[in-house]
Amino acid sequence: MTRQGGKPHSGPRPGDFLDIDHQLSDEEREIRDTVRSFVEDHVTPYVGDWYEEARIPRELPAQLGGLGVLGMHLEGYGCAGASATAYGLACLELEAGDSGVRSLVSVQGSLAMYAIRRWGSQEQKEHWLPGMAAGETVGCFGLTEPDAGSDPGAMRTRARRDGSDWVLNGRKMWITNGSLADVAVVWAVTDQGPRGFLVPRGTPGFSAHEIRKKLSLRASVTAELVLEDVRLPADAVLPEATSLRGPLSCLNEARYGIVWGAAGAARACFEAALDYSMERTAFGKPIAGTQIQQQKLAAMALEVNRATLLALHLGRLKDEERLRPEQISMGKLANVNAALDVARTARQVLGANGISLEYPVIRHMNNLESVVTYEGTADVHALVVGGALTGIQAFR
Ligand code: TGC
Ligand code: FAD
Repeated sequence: MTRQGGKPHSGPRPGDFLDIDHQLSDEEREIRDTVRSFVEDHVTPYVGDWYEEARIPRELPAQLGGLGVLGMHLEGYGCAGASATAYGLACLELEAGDSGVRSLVSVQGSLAMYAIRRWGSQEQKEHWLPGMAAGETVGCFGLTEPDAGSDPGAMRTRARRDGSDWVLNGRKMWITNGSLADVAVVWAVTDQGPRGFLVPRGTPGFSAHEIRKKLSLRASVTAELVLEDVRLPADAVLPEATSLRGPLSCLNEARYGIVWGAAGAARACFEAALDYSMERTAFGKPIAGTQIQQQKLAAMALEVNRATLLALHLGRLKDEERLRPEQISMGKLANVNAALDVARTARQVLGANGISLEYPVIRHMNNLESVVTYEGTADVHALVVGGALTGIQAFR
């Protein structure tokens, strides 16, 4: 590739300096390339506008279903049954486009679909999963409440029995896909502990209200769910989940995807900064030719490559069914922090253009402020790792 003001690149590719590509199978590369092309064609050219307008196109879920990434790591019911590593590579490419697009896919596949696949009845799986895999039916996952985020055990949403029915009351906050969703997986306290319920859109007493004024994850729908005497039949409960292990097992899946996704956001920021630094001249030469910018470029390349290697390592462990929740916590903590560092550095390399949506960097940087918060804050993941290292639980 020839760059204005610089020499042609030879040797390692900047975004894959360590040749991590070599560690992938042909099938994994093919899936990665297919998702990358989709993002280049259907996301990158438009996502700045979606972000500015705070929306995602209504046809995006069906397009992602057509691509085959919704619940792609699940088996059966219209899902592709791909490896964890292949799913991770898809998350990386989607988040190189925008964290909001990866979020849509995470919430649909790793949270809502996984909850039904792992904890649902045969009838629930057959009823919901094929349409969700196709993106014809959108799901959301309601765990967080206004007064219970990091500590979901403090949730107040209640489900009580009334004859064979269930009656739900409560509120869920910050729910991705919430006002788009055809079905909400809602977690509520019962006399037997926390349980999951499938709440179809339009159920009397159930409403979703989009949260406005977000300055992060703007190309993503976030909503508050309100449940006022929502009456559900007996078969709306996920029969197999009877404790917090139910929702937390779903979070493992989604956090794993974020380990990869964050590496994608970091790569996009690094590549934008590298391109910009080669083209932008100051004091008569490309800024890429100054020592201080090269130091930043080297630091960013290092973080992108290290994050990708870590994601691949965790992916291989997951494919061998050896990945533990505390290892996922370490991966999410490390990679989202790395991506934030890369995004903030890249933003500075772009000077004033670094604050414009004409370039992807500030969008990723702002998105990553959500990514570091949702699916367990950096503090929560540090405490999970600390607890595993010491055997001393520091949350309470
Ligand atoms: P604790 O007493 O430790 O455990 C309660 C039960 O859960 C089990 N468990 C797990 N099971 C599976 N995977 C895990 N990672 C698990 N961690 C714990 C545990 O064995 C026990 O099971 P049982 O059957 O014996 O009852 O729970 P705790 O209340 O002390 O909480 C632990 C803590 C703080 C780690 C947990 O509450 C936590 O992870 N908090 C963070 C909450 C969070 O991440 N929320 C995310 C909401 S969803 C979202 O943000 C979507 S964003 C959109 C997108 O992904 O793009
Ligand atoms: P809090 O739990 O109130 O934390 C506030 C601060 O206190 C944080 O810095 C935290 O790290 C710190 N803290 C908490 N506990 C401790 C402790 N024991 N020790 C030390 N420090 C502590 N949730 C869903 O259920 N579904 C979704 O689809 C979803 N999508 C989201 C989308 C977006 C854009 C965002 C921003 C959030 C989303 N969430 C979703 C919610 C998200 O999971 C929560 O915001 C997150 O878990 C943190 O909860 P909180 O905001 O209530 O913060």
